[in-house]
This record gives sequence, structure tokens and C-alpha cells, in this order.
Amino acid sequence: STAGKPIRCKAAIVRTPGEPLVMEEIFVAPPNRYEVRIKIICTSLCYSDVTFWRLKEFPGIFPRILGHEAIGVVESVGEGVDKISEGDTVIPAFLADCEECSDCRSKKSNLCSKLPFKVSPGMPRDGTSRFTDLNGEVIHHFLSVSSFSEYTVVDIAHVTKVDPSVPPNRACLLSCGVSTGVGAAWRTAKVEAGSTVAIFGLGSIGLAVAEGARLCGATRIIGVDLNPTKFEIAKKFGVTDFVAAGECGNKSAGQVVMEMTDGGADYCFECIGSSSLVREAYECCRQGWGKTVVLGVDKPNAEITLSSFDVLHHGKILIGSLFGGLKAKSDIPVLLKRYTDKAKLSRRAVQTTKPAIARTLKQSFEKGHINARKDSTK
Ligand code: CXF
Ligand code: ZN
Repeated sequence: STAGKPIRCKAAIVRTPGEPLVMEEIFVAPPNRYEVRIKIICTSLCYSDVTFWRLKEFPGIFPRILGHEAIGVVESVGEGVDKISEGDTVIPAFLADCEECSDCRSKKSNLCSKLPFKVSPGMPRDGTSRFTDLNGEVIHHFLSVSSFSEYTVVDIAHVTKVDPSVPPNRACLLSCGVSTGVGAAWRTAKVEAGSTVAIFGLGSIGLAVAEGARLCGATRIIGVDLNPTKFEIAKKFGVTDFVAAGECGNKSAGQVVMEMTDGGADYCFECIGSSSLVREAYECCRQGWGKTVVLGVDKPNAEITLSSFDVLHHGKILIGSLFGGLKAKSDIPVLLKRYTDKAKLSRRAVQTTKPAIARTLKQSFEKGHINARKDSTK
């Protein structure tokens, strides 16, 4: 067993900001108290990785291992870890969910106050690193996850145990992007059935917001993007109307949304990371109850300018959302279950259209060749 010993493995390291990542061998130390060491099964790229790869000044700590959208299997656990064991499938997250502090116990917040969110170069509890290169030089962490490595060490407040039968290339996306977008519509905005939604930016976050808004029953989902080819893919996620932001003539995209909605959208989402676009989204949000959610990550020193007249006279809400307002440990399993139940539903559809295949499947179930989902959590 590798437990208790450093593991030598490969990782993609940022030595210099903005320069290509370097594949290197590193040592990953065993997990300390309240930590687990994870073998990464799948990891994907979130645009925040790119933002922090480029950023020289904030917080400017290199070399470091990026990556924070992942799924893996626990290789070993540190002292004091009792709810997670070796072999468990886990999803790491950049926000802590300690389940104990007043924020984690409150339904109103997902911002843990015991291990508050910060872009720290080390582990959340003691700030130190578990990574060294072959010369013994320290390699820094990123967002408490650092998944661009074959192995990583993560604090137990940052990991959620999940059903091991989930498809890892799908489940991985719940580690950041899909949770952030779906959660922003579901938990932060609390989009209601019948509402009109405007989404600025149809990247993976914007598309996930559309999916969340559709799940909440929004009837009109307006997508805004500079790239007109985005509409086709966005339709698959629930977008019903499209504004090509580069083709609005002398109007802004926000003004076009305002006209389309006869007074503004009930909910607006900024999914680009541009503070001037936050203002535009806020301006085309319905007076009286409109809610604008900020999801995009702008430069750390960027400021949002709003007309004080608009704020005072129009009674609209502006709110930021980290991780879509979700609590990782309780909400990731809910989203995963929706995904598996939908997969089950489409399997049922196959059964009705293809009776022969259905019979074969049924026989396989009876013979125990295929495990029913509900048994696989054991
Ligand atoms: C972001 C949220 C804002 C700070 C950096 C990380 N989350 C995930 O990509
Ligand atoms: Zn991310």
C-alpha cells in the first residue's frame, strides 16, 4: 500500500504565469489530519484556471498546480477522518462545506466561515503545501483542489462522497461549472416557473444557467452572446431566444433584451466576467423584483458602476454567487441523482421502443449481470 508514504507521480505545473504547463514528476505527501489523498480519475478545464494561469499579480504564487473541476478515488486518509475511507469516489470543490459552522448550518449561505474562501497557495487549514518537485522545491496549490495531477491532497471540508457508479466524465462537471450555473438559477436566483431569464455569455456557465432555469420552469430564456453560432447549442440547454450582441446596431444588447421583454427580464445572469456587462444586465432587469446574478470572474480590482437613480428608484436586486449558492455535500448528490434518474428515464424510453433489447436488459438484471443503481451505493 502507498498509504503513509509520499507518492511520486506526474502533474502539469505552471512554472511561469501565461507560459505553457510543464508535465513533471512530483512528490505528493501523505494527507495530514482532516485531509485525504485522492487519485484523480477525471479533470476538466474551468475558465478560472485560465484566468489564474494568466494573472501575474494575483496572488502571483508560482510554481503551482491548477485544476479544480474533478472526480477521483480516495487513496488514503489522514488522522481524524471518519466519514470518508480509502476507495470512496469523491468530488472535490473549491468552496468548503464544514457542516459545523453557523454559515454551513444555515440554509441561507454556502460560504463556510470556518474555512473561508480564498485563493490560497496552500492547504486551507494550515496554509502549507503537500507538493514538492524532484529537487525538493515546494509547488503551490490552487483553490484547495489542484487536480491537474495524478494525485492530490484535499481537506475533508472540500470533498463530497458520491455514488461510484456515476459516469466520471459527467460527474466531474459538478465539481465547478455545472453546479455553479445550475445552482445560480436554482439556489441563488430561485427562478420561478413562468419567468423570463436573460443570460449574458453562453459558455459552459451560461449554458448551465439555462439548464437550471429550464429545470425551474422558466418559459423564456434569452441567450446573449457575441458569437451567433452559440444559439444552436444553447437551444439544447433550454435557450428559447437569442440576441447576437455584435449585431444590435446602435443599441446595446441590454436595450434589445429590454424591448423583447416589455420592461425587463425577471432574472439576469452575467456569465462573462465583465463589470460593464454587470451594469448592462442590471439595467435590463425588471423593476420591482428583478434579480441580477453575477457569476463571471473579472480582474480582482475591477469595479461595478451602477446609476444610483436606477438603484434607488427601481427596487432591483444585485447578487453575487459562488458555486451557484450550493452547499457541496448536500446539493451535489441531489444534482447527480437528477442526472442518473434522467438516464434511467431514457433507458425506459428504449424499453418501450425496442422490446427485444428491453427483454435482454431485464434478463441481465434478473441474472445480476447489471446492478440496479440503488444497490451500487453500498
Ligand atoms: C471561481 C470563483 C471566483 C474566484 C475564483 C474561482 N470559481 C470557480 O471557478
Ligand atoms: Zn471553476
